[in-house]
Amino acid sequence: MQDIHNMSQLTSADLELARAFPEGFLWGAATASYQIEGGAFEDGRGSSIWDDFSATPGKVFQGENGNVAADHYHRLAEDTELMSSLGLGAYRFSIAWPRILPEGRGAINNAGLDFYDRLVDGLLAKGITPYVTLYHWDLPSPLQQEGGWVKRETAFAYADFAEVVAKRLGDRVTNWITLNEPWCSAYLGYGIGIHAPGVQDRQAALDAGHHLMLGHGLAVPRIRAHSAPNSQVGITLNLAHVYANDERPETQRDVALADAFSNRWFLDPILRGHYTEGFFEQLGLNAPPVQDGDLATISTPIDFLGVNNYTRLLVKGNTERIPLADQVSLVAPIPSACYTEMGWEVYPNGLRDLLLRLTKDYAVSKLYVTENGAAFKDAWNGNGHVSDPRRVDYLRTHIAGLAEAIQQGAPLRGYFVWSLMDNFEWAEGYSKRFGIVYIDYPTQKRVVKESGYWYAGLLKAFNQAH
Ligand code: NCW
Repeated sequence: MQDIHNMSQLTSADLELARAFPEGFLWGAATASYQIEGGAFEDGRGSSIWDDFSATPGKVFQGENGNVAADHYHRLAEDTELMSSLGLGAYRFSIAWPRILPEGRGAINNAGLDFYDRLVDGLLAKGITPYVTLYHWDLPSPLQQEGGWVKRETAFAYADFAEVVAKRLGDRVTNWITLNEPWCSAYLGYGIGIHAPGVQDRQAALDAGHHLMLGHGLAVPRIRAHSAPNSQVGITLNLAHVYANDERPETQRDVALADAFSNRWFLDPILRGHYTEGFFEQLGLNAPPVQDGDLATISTPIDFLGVNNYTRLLVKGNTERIPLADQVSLVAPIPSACYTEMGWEVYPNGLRDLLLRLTKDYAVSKLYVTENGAAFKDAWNGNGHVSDPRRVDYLRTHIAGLAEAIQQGAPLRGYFVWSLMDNFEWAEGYSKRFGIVYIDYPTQKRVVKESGYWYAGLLKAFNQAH
């Protein structure tokens, strides 16, 4: 990597921004197993719903899959060195359940555990704190054959899996995230079927969401029991602040509906111990199969909330009819706004407002932004340079929003860029690049983008100021 200091192009405002963060603030980057690892059929790894989904014609852009991805499975040393050269204080990655338990439950594949063992040791040797996500969407296929998250048993299988991992890594890993974006697993996977396993049944989504939360609640004490006493266990939700386009009463009503669906579906049970009043009716669905004690399990106190945020929602009330909670009208496109390649509006104040809302309404004691970033069309000119000024601007403005949120009282402890490197963007295949490091897939060469240099410069300035 070229000299960070020369490449980072920090402005004096950036230096001031770095100084605005409190001592101990954690700066990191995030990835997920299926999106980067490759090595899909190696060392006893079983199959996951994403192997199956991507092998189904028409499901993923150009029929692409994660068989090779960024080949991280074979490039651990190079990639941890890269993280170190960027000056990351933390790295968030996920564990591929089918590498550990190829059948989803039962026999343990030690070679799978060995891989994450090496990763954790490599990070710690470089002074990088591991943040381990136990589920980032790669459910073992045998469990899906039994119904997947729609079935209650999957929650118990997940908690067993979490315990197996904690037993192996818990002597060194002290920061755990049970699930990544269960809203996506439930709604995109079982509701509208644009993600694995590709089921299109909104009631199944509601039921799957309940069992995901149950699995989370069951896993929390079992992770704590097998990791160091100071361990921190949390969950990561995808959240978006909801704004009203106008002041009409139907807009206010639809803002509440959109918030219930996009945010409170998971926030309320986990942090308040109950589903949002009227939520199932607002979806036109039956209640999920809640058993006695489930909500107490689901609301087991956590140590932090992880927030993934990319955009905001701008709602325009529907005058003709009361929409179902997942069919509220959003305003798009806004002529003056910028959109990323995902079609998501760039709205930095949305992250600030979201963090402040969580602080106010949910009294969370500790927050992390576990993902934030942007996909843009990046091009590599072959000589070590990738210019991505829009991503630099995205990061700069969102990080400035974090500083404001902290000043206004949000208990924010860290920030993870999505993503450390370009990767397999689920149904979008390799067409969307989120990395601060460019991957040239034919050669697997890693090229730090301008945004990577900028981020490294910010971290260096932060460290110098503290
Ligand atoms: S797709 C998605 N992502 C991206 C993915 O790469 C990562 O693994 C996820 O954690 C970037 O961050 C998350 N999130 C989905 C957000 C909601 C999409 C809403 C679609 C409505 C139809």
